[in-house]
Amino acid sequence: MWNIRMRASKKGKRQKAEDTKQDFHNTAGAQTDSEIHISGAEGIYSESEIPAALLNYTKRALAHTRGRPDKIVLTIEALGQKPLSLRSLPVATVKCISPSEAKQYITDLLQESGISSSAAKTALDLLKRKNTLRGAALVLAASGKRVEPDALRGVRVSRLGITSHAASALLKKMAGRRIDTQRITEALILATKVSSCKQVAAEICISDNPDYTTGYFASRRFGYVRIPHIKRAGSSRGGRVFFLKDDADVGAAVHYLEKTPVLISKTDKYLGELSLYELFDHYHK
Ligand code: WAQ
Ligand code: MG
Repeated sequence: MWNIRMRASKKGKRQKAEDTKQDFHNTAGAQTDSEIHISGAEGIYSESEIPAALLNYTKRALAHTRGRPDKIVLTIEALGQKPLSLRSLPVATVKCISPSEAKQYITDLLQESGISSSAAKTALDLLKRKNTLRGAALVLAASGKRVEPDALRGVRVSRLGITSHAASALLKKMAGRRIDTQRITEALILATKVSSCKQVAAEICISDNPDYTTGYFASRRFGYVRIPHIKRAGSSRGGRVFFLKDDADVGAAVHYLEKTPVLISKTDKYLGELSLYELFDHYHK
């Protein structure tokens, strides 16, 4: 099996000026500060699926609403090991009408998941900050300490994908609802991989896209819980926080999240819209 990754970017003003000054110093590949990220995506494929996947990623990179890229990097990498095969988390949407209600729900979900209030505060403060990380912050569930090795970049979850069979099963479950199924599918794949890491207790995610105001909470116990109106429209603040157990081996967790290949091959229920209390009830809380 193969991991295909796509990253599209365009030069910022500063980078353009430097290129004309000293072309010979410009090595391809490394993302500089002045390179503006446009889109990225990845998946896991069998060899026969590679050409179609490349075509899809290329089209997607060229059609992104964030702008036109001047560089598209496609990486096709053989997986060194057979991917772990997982069932995606069950999905629910909680009825939520405002960011302040969302904050209350997140607080309740974190508390029910054994996350201390100081760890919850660290996470909520982080998600409100102006400078979003490219990856996720790691916060210890009891002490609230941040432990990601690179606090500016965060941890980037990678080597993950879904079989075409499971992807169409998910689409069927979500059909007929006015929701962004591609975005949800990709977030669900990531959340499923993250929750499968034994050292992770829970995750919170808020999109950095100013128009996308639905975020989620995820854990093995409560599944993937979509939270509408988690932020106000127009804000480009967002991010991800993974809560780790305090005795976690951070290096091993990071290695799993970044490097261990995981393929979603089965799907779970879509519970539809419900109140947080109905959700707790459903999971016998
Ligand atoms: N690994 C770790 N963190 C990441 C990754 C990754 N591969 N990709 C993005 N992030 C972090 C980074 O800090 C981003 O700023 C933040 O997550 C948000 O990323 O069911 O669109 O791609 O309707 O903006 C949730 C869908 C959508 C909710 C999430 O995230 C739903 C989304 P975005
Ligand atoms: Mg985004």
